Amino acid sequence: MFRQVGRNRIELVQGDITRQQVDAIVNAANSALAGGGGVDGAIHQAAGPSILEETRRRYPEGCPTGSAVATRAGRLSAKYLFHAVGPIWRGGTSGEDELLRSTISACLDLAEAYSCESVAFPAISTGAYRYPLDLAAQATLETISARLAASENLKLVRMVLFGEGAYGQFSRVLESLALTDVSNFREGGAVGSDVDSTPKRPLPSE
Ligand code: AR6
Repeated sequence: MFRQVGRNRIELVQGDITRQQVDAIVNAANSALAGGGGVDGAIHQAAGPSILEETRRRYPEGCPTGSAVATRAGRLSAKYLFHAVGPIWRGGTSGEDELLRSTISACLDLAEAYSCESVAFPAISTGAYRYPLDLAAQATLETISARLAASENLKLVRMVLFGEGAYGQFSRVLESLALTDVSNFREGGAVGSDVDSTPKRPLPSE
């Protein structure tokens, strides 16, 4: 499914993020940028060893929670990888919501800085970091839709969800955002152009 935001689009797909053809792929990394399991492991395996070499050389201090850094994408068919460090879920009272929104924003800043038209995100923090899917979907999709509404370069953000549970949770939240944001949808042109192209019924003559 998708939601049109102004001239731009948020898409949800179920699948493997390493197979996406987009300008940048976001990795759910740890703050040491040391590689790991989950989507991080899959990305490093598919992209090849040049990624770890580059993170060690360019970011020896790692990357703090709530932010992201960029590298090339090795063997993946993207131009860049954005290594993003989401928060570990500790019950919701340790600033997790703010940190997750900050992580997503940092990736969108990088997309702008690197002139990307399309970016693919996994559901950051929802695996090993145990963030509840519904709350992660709310923070992630609200942050993305707010930024996409005003974005010039970035045309497409694709959320690549692993499994039906994640896809279902993100779909429910995306639908609810679309329902509460009718003006945004109108700006996309879909409603306006349909109305304009409808043939006008002549007024009944007296
Ligand atoms: N494509 C898309 N999504 C995936 C894929 C894939 N190939 N593989 C897993 N997911 P996680 P986190 C989903 O654990 O919670 C790592 O060890 C997965 O189902 O990858 O941010 C890092 O090194 C889940 O919904 O990332 C860190 O130490 C989502 O991706 C730590 O885990 C995120 O799960 C980061 O934990």
